[in-house]
Amino acid sequence: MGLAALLVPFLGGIARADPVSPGQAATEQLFYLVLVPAIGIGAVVGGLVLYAVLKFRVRKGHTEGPANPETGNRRLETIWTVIPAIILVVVGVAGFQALITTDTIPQNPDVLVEINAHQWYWNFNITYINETKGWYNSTGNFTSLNTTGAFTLKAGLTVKIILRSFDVNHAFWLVPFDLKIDVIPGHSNTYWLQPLQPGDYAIRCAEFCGLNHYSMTATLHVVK
Ligand SMILES: [Cu+2]
Repeated sequence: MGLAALLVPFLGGIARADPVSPGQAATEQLFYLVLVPAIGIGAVVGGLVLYAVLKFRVRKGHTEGPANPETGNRRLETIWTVIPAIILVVVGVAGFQALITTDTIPQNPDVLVEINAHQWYWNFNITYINETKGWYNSTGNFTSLNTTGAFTLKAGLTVKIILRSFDVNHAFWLVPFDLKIDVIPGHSNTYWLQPLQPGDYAIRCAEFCGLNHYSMTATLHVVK
């Protein structure tokens, strides 16, 4: 009871009311689907261990604990096999559902962002595949953008990202989106995202890549 009272405001406080992307929403939903039962199972197992330690401990004046003649209880064994099996199937199905959301790259994205990792900065090359959703400059021409250290997207657009490294291993971590993907020399990785809420979102390098790894940061600006 005490633990539950502590956890409810904590979990409520970190659960986001408005997801920042479909992938983040799916990831967070899966996280709590696993976390909440895991806390309950942890409490039950901890309680059973405590009970067994106390009940079967060696008493004063004895060299052994009390004998436990009960073995091979078919009913108990069935219960503790079937219940975990059901939990694994539920978590497995939910995990695949989350993966379908996070890992299905849209066939016709609005925007393509090439994310180029260098020691020690992020460069972004933005191409609007769906030109009607892009920006136009003062002369009415469609603008393609190349920026370093930050890039801007409109909320709601579907974005395909292609990640390349020009030197060593890096990892693109768009922190609030729960999105982290390796960026490896000689191999491009492809992923996607869809920003839903205007705001500024932190990007970090999540793979130690040399002396100035700590400074390899950038920002995603999402505008209406
Ligand atoms: Cu790096």
